[in-house]
Formats: sequence, C-alpha cells, structure tokens
Amino acid sequence: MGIVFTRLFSSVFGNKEARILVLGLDNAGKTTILYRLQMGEVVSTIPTIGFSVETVQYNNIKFQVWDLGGQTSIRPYWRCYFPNTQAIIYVVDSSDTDRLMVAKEEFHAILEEEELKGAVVLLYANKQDIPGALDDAAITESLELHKIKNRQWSIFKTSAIKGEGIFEGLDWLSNTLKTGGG
Ligand SMILES: Nc1nc2c(ncn2[C@@H]2O[C@H](COP(=O)(O)OP(=O)(O)OP(=O)(O)O)[C@@H](O)[C@H]2O)c(=O)[nH]1
Ligand SMILES: [Mg+2]
Repeated sequence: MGIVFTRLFSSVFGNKEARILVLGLDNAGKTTILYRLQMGEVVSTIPTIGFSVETVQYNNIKFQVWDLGGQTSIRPYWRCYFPNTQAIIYVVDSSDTDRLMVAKEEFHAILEEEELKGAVVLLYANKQDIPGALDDAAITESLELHKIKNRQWSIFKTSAIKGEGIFEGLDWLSNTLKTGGG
C-alpha cells in the first residue's frame, strides 16, 4: 500500500502516536532508512550531526521518528532523547564485522537505561545487499540478543538501498505497539 494512501487512510482513522528513536553506530544506515520510510526512495545522506525528526504515518500510527547521529562523539547525547520513548529501532551495518562488538556494547547499554525500560526494540540487520553481510541469525548471535529480558523485540534483515525488509519490520512494530507494547 502506497504511503500516500496510507497517509489519507490514517488521517481519517488513525489516532495513535508513537515516539521512536533510531539508534545505531555511525554509517549504519539510519538516515537512509528514515528517508526510505518517508519517501520510499534512496536519498544520498551525509553523517547526521545532532539529530533530525520526521513524522511517518503507517498502519494507523503516527510515528514521530528521531534520527540521531551515531558518531562516537555524539552517542553520549542519545540519552537526552530517551524520555517518553515507546520504541527503539536499532540499526546495524551487517557488513561492518569489525565494529560488531562496539554495536553490541552500545546496544546493551541502551537496554540498561531506566528511561527506556518500557520501550520495545526493533533491530534492522541492514546492508544485506553487501556480499559477506551477516544474516539476522548471525547478528542475533553477535549482539547476544538472547540476553534481552522482559521486553518485546524482533530483528529483520534489511537493505535500505534496495528497499527490502524495512516495512516488514515496521509492520511488526506497529502491531506490537497496537497490542499494548511500549
Ligand atoms: N550497500 C548499502 N549501503 C547502505 C545501506 N543503507 C545505508 N547505506 C549507505 O551507508 C552510508 C551511511 O548511511 P547513513 O544513512 O547516512 O548512516 P547513519 O546511520 O545515518 O550515519 P550517522 O548519521 O553518521 O549516524 C551511506 O553511504 C548510505 O548510502 C544499505 O542497505 N546497503
Ligand atoms: Mg544519519
């Protein structure tokens, strides 16, 4: 279903709103994913310094999506955005095997945050189009997702460049939020 139709549909029937943070290391593809969601196309990006916020209507939910820069120097500021967050979208560059440990540590630090205790977590194993990219099972293992307790979460393979997997993940997220998660 096209975004335009979804927007019309939602403006008539939709009323639920959700505040979503998109987090992940720099270069993971966060901004590219957000533009995919919003406009359905690939837009060339520059590293996000600070944040940008966009509204995306999908499945009768108005998502207020906060796209935060992932560079090391910017990560300490993520926590300023934590209050009142219903969901985290954590984006991993599945081809960046050198930094999977860092991605794991940042992810588990997020899970420890008191203010994010109630947030549901959607993971995107992004850049699946790159040869050698780890699949969702391998990312699940590397990030030790089995350690997640008392929280609804799911992982999806995505390619922001090809436009694959992103809406499948958002379907899961909207259904989870509608049924009371977050
Ligand atoms: N091959 C491939 N490249 C991707 C994909 N998603 C994003 N990229 C590229 O990765 C680079 C970084 O993408 P961004 O969306 O700017 O990354 P970011 O996570 O927003 O980075 P920061 O803003 O620095 O935190 C860009 O050159 C994108 O075109 C993907 O699925 N496949
Ligand atoms: Mg960015």
